[in-house]
Amino acid sequence: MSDIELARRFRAGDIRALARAISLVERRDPSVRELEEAPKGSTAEVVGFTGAPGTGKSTLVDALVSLLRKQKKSVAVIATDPNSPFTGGAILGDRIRMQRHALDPKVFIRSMGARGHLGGLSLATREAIRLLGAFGFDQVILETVGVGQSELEVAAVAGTTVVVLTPNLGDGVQMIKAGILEIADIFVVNKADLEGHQRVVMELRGMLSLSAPRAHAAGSPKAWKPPIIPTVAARQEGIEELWAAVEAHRRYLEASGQARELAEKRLKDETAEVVAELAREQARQALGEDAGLTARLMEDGTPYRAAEEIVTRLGRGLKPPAREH
Ligand SMILES: Nc1nc2c(ncn2[C@@H]2O[C@H](COP(=O)(O)OP(=O)(O)O)[C@@H](O)[C@H]2O)c(=O)[nH]1
Ligand SMILES: [Mg+2]
Repeated sequence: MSDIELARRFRAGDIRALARAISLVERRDPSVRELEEAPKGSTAEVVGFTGAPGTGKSTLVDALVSLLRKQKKSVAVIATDPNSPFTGGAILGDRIRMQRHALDPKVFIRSMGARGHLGGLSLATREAIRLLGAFGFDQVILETVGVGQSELEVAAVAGTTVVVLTPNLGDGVQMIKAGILEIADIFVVNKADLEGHQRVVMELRGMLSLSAPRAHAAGSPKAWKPPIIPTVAARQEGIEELWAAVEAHRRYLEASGQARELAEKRLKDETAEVVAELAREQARQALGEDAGLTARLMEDGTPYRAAEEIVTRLGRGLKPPAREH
């Protein structure tokens, strides 16, 4: 499919063109970037789910998709797995679970991997979100599959971050890494049908009361206190309460002026990442082609002078990536 044909089909609402465009984004192919320029007012709202494997994120997301479809909202789900190079479809278990949405054209489910790009997953995810908004999806739900850095990536991309916990946490809430508390806008204690869920809620409350209140913008009525929502995702219980909390958080962001601040910060961060990516590409190219540069580099035994020279060359003008021509 040529770029022009792809763009035509994308704008005509062909879901296969959307899937193809997201595959190109995963490869960091810049050819779909103009498709990301959404008409005004068509950016998708993003909620991210993170938490340890097995806490019920996919089950929650599936239940939420059903709720949103009842409200006639179109919804895209992106499962990101920073550890996996495999892309182009949902993870098997999730695909089976989500099958009841498979024939619904207003639901789009997709997993994304990073293909070994440094910072590539969050960049690719942001691009995919813009494509989904431009395509016309109202809501985007992100689910992280991996553990580790991925929590932070979700928080960097989603307007509202939901952290999912369960009663069978081993050592209880103490197990939670400190960083998790800071990124949570909403806590879900899923599997509330299991023994010990009240204890998790109480421990969580205790921890939250000890942590400093979230900084808030000047003029905002009060700081956001992350609510704790018990759910039984497997029986679709608590899902409406969860969605009400997401909407309340969005209203809070708007009213406090943080929605704009966050959007600004995100675009700035992303711009810096894109610059770094471009520069890295150019540096590799220069180092690969320029024998003189390599000789000096080996002579110095340190990278700094060569790096400075490459930066100076960049200042004379970035060569656009070869693919664009
Ligand atoms: N008892 C109980 N089990 C649940 C609940 N929600 C999900 N599960 C089960 O927990 C397991 C992991 O769920 P999954 O959604 O795949 O978790 P993920 O790895 O966080 O996406 C599955 O066997 C689910 O059926 C719940 O509310 N109660
Ligand atoms: Mg899952």
